[in-house]
Amino acid sequence: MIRSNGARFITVEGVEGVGKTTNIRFITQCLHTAGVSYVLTREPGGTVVAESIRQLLLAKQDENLCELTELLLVFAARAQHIKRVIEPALANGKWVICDRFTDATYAYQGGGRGLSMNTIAQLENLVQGDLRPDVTYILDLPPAIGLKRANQRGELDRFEQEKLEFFDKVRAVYLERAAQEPERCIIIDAQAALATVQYNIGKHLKGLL
Ligand code: T5A
Repeated sequence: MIRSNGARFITVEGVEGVGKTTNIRFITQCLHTAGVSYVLTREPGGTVVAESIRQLLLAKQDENLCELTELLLVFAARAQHIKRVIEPALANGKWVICDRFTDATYAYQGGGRGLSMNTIAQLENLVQGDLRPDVTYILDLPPAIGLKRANQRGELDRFEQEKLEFFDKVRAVYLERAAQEPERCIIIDAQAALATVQYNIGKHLKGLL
């Protein structure tokens, strides 16, 4: 969607350790250089309340989080994030760069946990109305490589402790979604050297400026 005030909603997705944080830093540097006013945010999180929900989602707990509870918490955080951060920023003409959004819900809760894609779509419509990202960069690599990178960073969160099979399903859903929406979803080979990854993101981003 091209907004009349020029604002764009860009999301970055991929399995654990794929390089989202690293490449989001690069995206914001490009925007800064181009003089674009932006808001950098993340999911789950992005507001005080939504960050509290993030802690609930990522922390390892004695009581297992039910799959449906996990899904509803993700969307509860998103509802707060959209109303408090994303919509106001877009309305003010700012670009929004978001580390993960609803594609992650399809990939993790739909693919990984096996919850119904239809249920996720219903919640998406309820919580987001017609808000959808304009562009989504899907950083893609074999999950084993991403997990190795994530492992090197220290203690693993609740999701990072899942088995490789879980992340294979997550990746498969990301790729399916990219195939369904090729205009919005740009697959970036994240196995390449960082300079190549950034060259490819930068080339696409320039087309948006
Ligand atoms: N979640 C989220 C859901 O289940 N449902 C949802 O709807 C949403 C929104 C959030 C968790 O929540 C789940 C998914 C997640 O499990 P998160 O913090 O967003 O967690 O996600 P993580 O994947 O855990 O983020 P990470 O910080 O682990 O990974 P990044 O940001 O992808 O990776 P990054 O940039 O820190 O890079 C990792 C390492 O690799 C190196 C970097 O220098 C760094 O050391 N690196 C490279 N090395 C070689 N070559 C390259 N090309 C490299 N790129 C980066």
